[in-house]
Amino acid sequence: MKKTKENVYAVIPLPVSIKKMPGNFTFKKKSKIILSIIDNKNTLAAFFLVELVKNPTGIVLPIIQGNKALTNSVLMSIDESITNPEGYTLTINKKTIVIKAKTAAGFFYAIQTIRQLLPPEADPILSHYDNFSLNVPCCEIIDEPRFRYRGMHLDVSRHMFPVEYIKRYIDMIALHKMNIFHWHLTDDQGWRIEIKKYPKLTEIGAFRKGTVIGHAFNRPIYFDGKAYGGFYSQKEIQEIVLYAKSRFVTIIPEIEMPGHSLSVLAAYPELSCTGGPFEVRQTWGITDNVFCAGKEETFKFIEDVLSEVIELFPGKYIHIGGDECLKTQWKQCPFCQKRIETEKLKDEKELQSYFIKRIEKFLISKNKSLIGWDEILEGGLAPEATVMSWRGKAGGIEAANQGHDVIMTPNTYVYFDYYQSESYNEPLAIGGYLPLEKVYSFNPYFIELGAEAQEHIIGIQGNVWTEYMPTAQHMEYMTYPRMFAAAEVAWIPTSKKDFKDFLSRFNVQKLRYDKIGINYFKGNYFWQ
Ligand code: TNX
Repeated sequence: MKKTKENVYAVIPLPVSIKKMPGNFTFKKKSKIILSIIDNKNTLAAFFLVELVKNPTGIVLPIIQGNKALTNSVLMSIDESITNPEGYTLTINKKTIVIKAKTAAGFFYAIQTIRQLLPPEADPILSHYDNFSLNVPCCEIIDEPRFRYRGMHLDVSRHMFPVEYIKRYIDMIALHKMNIFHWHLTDDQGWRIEIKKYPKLTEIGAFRKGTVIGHAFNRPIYFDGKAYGGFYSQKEIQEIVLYAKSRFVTIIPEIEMPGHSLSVLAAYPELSCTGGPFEVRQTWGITDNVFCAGKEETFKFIEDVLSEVIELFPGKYIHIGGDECLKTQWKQCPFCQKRIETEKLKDEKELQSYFIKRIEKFLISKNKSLIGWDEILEGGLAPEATVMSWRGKAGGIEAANQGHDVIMTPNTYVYFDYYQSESYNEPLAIGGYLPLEKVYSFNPYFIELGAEAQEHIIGIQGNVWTEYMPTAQHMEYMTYPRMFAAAEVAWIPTSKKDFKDFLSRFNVQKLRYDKIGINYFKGNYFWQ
């Protein structure tokens, strides 16, 4: 007798509740998608399902308007009684699939769940008209995210990656129901975004003459002497923004200031305290050369740049960095000292606070909100700033207690540039040690906060700083599967977390990553 294969339910992040049932729903030639309300966003979500089915089967699902679940079809119905805007219910039986959600985002996440329930070998990324019989195991799922901000960061200054890889990164973010891509576009080692008004930013600021060999702490220090660089044109950025929209991912661009801006100063040295000359930095770490906070030209330049950035990225947030700004030159600079005097500031820390507050005012005037790393607490927070807590949790706790929104991205849990195993065979990394289990154990709940302040922790984010990741393959090796552990931390309640269960689900999903061609870390975990 032929044995029926048992249904597999290996969804990451784990849904809030899942009732497993026998049998499968099978997509047929006459299957349809029925949308209760046809609008742009709902259709965008439905398109993803069309893609999901089309590539492996050749079946193109038509989208029609309606409210009734027809046999062989998928009904996507707006349900105002669902409280979480990203929540959904998904009922799969042998005849129909019914998705209910408050918004299109809920539809989209239900469809990502369907994607993960489908056999990995039929993943749409590479299967083209393979004539699969596409079965989805029956179940009833009720699901919603714990946090509204579920982010992944990527540094493209230290090393950059082709447009196609950026899209693939966004795809993986979406597959695991994260919704933010924090794009670190500028730093000392390279400016990566075309700004029409300041062409030297990309002519000069986007290229360095060489790159440090080995760890930046090594002495003596050697450089490879090979020119490195590049940038994303505004056209490419528009294409990526559009792609992210189709994956329900919002991009937060980061333009660094007042520190981490040597690539700007190499192109426009007049924006520094000393006048330069400067070169785009060839090694990692920080430098004394930062934007002059005394000169008006600095603010004019930044406002011009941000105006172009704002036009490109439709999301609410703009990240302005604010981290690791050494104050050495500000202490000696007559312009900065004059600014301290006229603005009646106490010291250089307050000068940094003046700088960020002034930029915040500008962003608010453009209807945008500012995010900065936790150093923006120094000298007093800008009134409406959101803080990204990276030096552990302390800055985040302080900011939440002051009534500011906080994104937790502590280097003690979610820095994917840190080592992930103790093996001597690991490729060179910046340092640290953050194995998958440690990432998974992160609980962004803090006893130091009262209930109200706790509400200001709007989410978490994994960071991928790429000093020691020269290629996209290497970047993927450091990022996956730690990204998926972060996704589960961001989505499910702590009481539901179970690392062994997570690994068993990863064991299934890793076949999908193999299919997609993700170069994930296959180290010493017991999934092998
Ligand atoms: C600190 S995190 C930095 C980055 C580095 C990273 C390396 C932060 C706000 N600043 O510039 O790339 O450490 O782990």
